[in-house]
Amino acid sequence: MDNYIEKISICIQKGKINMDSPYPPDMKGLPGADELTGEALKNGVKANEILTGAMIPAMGIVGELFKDKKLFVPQVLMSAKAMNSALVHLKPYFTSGEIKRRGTFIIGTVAGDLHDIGKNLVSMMIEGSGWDVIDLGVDVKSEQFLEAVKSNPNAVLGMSALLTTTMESMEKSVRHIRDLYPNLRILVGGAPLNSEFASRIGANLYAPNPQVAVEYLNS
Ligand code: B1M
Repeated sequence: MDNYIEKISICIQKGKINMDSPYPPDMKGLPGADELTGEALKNGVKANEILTGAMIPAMGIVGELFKDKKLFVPQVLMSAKAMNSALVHLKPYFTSGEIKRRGTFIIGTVAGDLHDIGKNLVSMMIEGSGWDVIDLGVDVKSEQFLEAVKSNPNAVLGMSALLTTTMESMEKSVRHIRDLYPNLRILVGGAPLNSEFASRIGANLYAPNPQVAVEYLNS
């Protein structure tokens, strides 16, 4: 079991997506995050263990190496692709259709920001806890959030930002939408944010992780 966790972690750190992927050259012909995650699940490894034991720590290591300039954007992108290929296998485990729908949740990564792994994870967990999710993708402008809210006035809105620079566009979007929809529930998340920032810009909650977002929605 540990073997799968370690192998999946290595694939994400090295950006090995699947068997066909020629990158990285020293892993050519070997299974990638895609196949190993599928196999691990078939062999009884729990989805949550793969997520918290392999995938999230592996991206943390990638982030540290990136910060120290030991990895560069194309390599980080390959790691992100490997992570997303593994996430596809986990989705059914977090989104069983048996749960009664509780409401609608709109989510997007704010304008200027292309990071979507955390947002996808939040979206998956929330869908899994019984919400219909409208995922607007990345680089979402205020107007796009607004359109989605107009069409779903009882929805809860969620925004993700991973860059200190895009915290500004989050602020702009939240303030704009808050002016028009004073009672709308808005939650925000992403590594550079905190609770003070969330309340200053008029969001109802800062969720440091998907679990906090799910608890808030279900409360
Ligand atoms: Co970027 N990047 N990146 N990057 N990247 C960071 C965020 C960075 C911290 C790396 C570093 O320097 N150590 C740094 C930001 C510094 C800062 O501003 N504070 C950074 C930078 C600088 C950049 C570029 C500017 C680099 C450049 O071009 N010079 C550039 C910007 C592009 C853009 O967006 N316009 C860039 C590009 C990229 C890639 C495209 C290569 C790739 C993204 C691919 C993709 O997402 N499809 C990438 C990646 C992968 C990262 C790191 C390595 C990993 C991010 C990630 O996916 N983490 C990241 C370093 C790091 O985080 N350690 C980094 C895993 C994910 C599960 O965690 O996203 O934090 P996270 O989500 C968490 C929580 O935050 C929370 O729940 C999730 C699960 O626990 N959460 C929410 C997130 N959203 C939420 C919403 C909620 C609730 C909770 O409710 C709505």
